[in-house]
Amino acid sequence: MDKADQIAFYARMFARSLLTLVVATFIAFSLGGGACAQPVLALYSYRVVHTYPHDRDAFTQGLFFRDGFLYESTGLNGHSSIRKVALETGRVLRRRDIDAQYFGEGIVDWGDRIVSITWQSQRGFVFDLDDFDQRSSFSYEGEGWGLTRDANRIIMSDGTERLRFLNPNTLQQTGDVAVTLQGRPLHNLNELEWVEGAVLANVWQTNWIARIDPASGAVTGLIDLRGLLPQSDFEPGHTDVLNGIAYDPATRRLFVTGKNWPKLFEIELIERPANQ
Ligand SMILES: [Ca+2]
Repeated sequence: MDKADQIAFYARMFARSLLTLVVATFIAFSLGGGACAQPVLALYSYRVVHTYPHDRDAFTQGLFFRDGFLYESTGLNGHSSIRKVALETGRVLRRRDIDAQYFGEGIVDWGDRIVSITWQSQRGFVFDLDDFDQRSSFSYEGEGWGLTRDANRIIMSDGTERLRFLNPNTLQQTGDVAVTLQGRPLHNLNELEWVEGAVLANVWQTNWIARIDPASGAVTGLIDLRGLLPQSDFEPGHTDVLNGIAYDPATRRLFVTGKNWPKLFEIELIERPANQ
């Protein structure tokens, strides 16, 4: 099946939907080669519940919410940092800069620690959650992109279609799963968030978030966040892509932002039937 056939195939599947072309284009853009399969996919739009300030110079690579605060990591060599941030004001309450030789990527909390990874250095770090002092470092193969966790495992993306599972104590890989959308690999999985039994993943260079069944790797939903950041907030040459998902399970609040975005949003997901 060539690319034109793929687009036509998915266009037919969503033929009664206004999302037809959008979803087909997203799928054609994001998927690698492979066999086709039947689609069973929930589609979501969003409603903005609250808008908060966000450091427009924070090239967001990792984001999570814990005990009333946001924790954020930023990337780019010489600009990478780990931050504790006040949600309401966006004020950075604590910051640790990462050595300029490293391009910071995802972070996740585990107990009283923050685990962080870097893009292409194959080097991760463990920091104290309270004072950000470095406790240890570790290594892994390949690239480091996003991190999140469930109750027992740290979950890591590396830019491919795979999610890796790490032992939270040894930080060694214990397994992995290939993420598939309609039976084909979905590449460029970036920032991650564990939300009520599923992994949400930013798909790099898109305004879409994929919801992934961590057991099978199947994408069970797509969240369309196009239009979230108003055009008037885009700074040409500076504002970058959607990236950064945090979830507060106690209040069921979902937060999203982007690289160098001046705003962070609490959003509510709205399921859109495929035939409307
Ligand atoms: Ca996250």
